[in-house]
Amino acid sequence: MGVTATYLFPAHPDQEKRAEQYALGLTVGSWTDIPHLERQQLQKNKGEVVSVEKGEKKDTVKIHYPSANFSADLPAILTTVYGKLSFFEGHELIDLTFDEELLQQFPGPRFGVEGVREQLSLYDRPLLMAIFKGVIGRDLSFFSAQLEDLLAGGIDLIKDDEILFENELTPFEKRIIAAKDIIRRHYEHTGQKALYAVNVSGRSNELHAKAERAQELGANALLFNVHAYGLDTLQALRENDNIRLPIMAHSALSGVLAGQPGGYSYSLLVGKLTRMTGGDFSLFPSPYGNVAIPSADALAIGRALTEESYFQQAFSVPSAGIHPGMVPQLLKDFGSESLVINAGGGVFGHPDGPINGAQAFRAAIHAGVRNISLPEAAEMSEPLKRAIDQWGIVTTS
Ligand code: 1AE
Repeated sequence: MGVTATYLFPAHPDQEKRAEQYALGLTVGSWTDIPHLERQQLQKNKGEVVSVEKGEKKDTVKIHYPSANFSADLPAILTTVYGKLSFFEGHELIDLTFDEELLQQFPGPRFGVEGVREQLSLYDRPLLMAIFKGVIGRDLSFFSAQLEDLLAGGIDLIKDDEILFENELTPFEKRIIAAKDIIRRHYEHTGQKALYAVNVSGRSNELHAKAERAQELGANALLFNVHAYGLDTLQALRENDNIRLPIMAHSALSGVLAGQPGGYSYSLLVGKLTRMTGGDFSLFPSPYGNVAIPSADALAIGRALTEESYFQQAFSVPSAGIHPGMVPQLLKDFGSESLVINAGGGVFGHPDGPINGAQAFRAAIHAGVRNISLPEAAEMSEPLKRAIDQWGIVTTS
């Protein structure tokens, strides 16, 4: 019983011996011999090297840590399996597998792909999300006008920019109230539902009260900069039954924790652990935008959010610099079912404004799920044609 960590360590001729030292040192031992270790303690608490696979530059090492060593929470588990190793150059933690008893201690998404699709009554295409842009320094009427345009263009989800915090011009509570009213009116006129994810921010000890207040005021989703606070804080929000809202976990800051010569793998941090601790959506850089991560990492995140697991599936939201010319590639890479196409500049930067920007995306999605090529679809959609003229079509393979 416990957790098995998979690492990439810089290749070493004596890796088996080093791994054994780590397994001992990270559990009952230390960097030097400790004479009073008892046989029983070694059996119950010592880490066990499961395997060492030699590679050219890196060796893959698996070490199993017994549950007896830690409480059933990520701060304890991550500190055990990676606390000290994180300081060693080039030592990556790429995966964790948990036994079922441990998995039961984690909540997973409250709604997940299925629950969010039910809320929106949308089942047959990827969802389309827009990001408010340029709201900093503007007032609530600017925010409201953006939201009205986005909805008119056919957006399903709208999120605050992750850099929009509590401020006097567009205060948290007033954004929620304004958005709720606009979304309700839009539904009455069109029958189309939409979710607005308000950024829950501020000091850690204020988060629950703020999220509960958001729910009371009628918010229908939350945005959360999970890596600024830690995964356990996401888990605590997810487990609070007074906050029954889908949570969008934003990956801001994860670039210092993952995707480095050392560090976590993106698929573990932004995929598996984000899903396990309660993210209904995980937002991360796509492989093709202005902020990009390697394709293998982005695709691995997508798999970790959806592949068979103890938990409900979470949405992949590959983001940053997304425009309509990327839609076919996004569909190819992430499938349709659990994909959210998410854009800020790609909507607001459309040459004919955000309504056309949103319509261009909807036309690209409509075409994509029917296997119609973008050039063909652009002949039937002026907004899409204009978007493609502006940004082109992106294919990676
Ligand atoms: C990785 C998330 C990207 C994000 O949240 C964001 O604000 C993107 O904006 P655009 O689409 O690049 O303008």
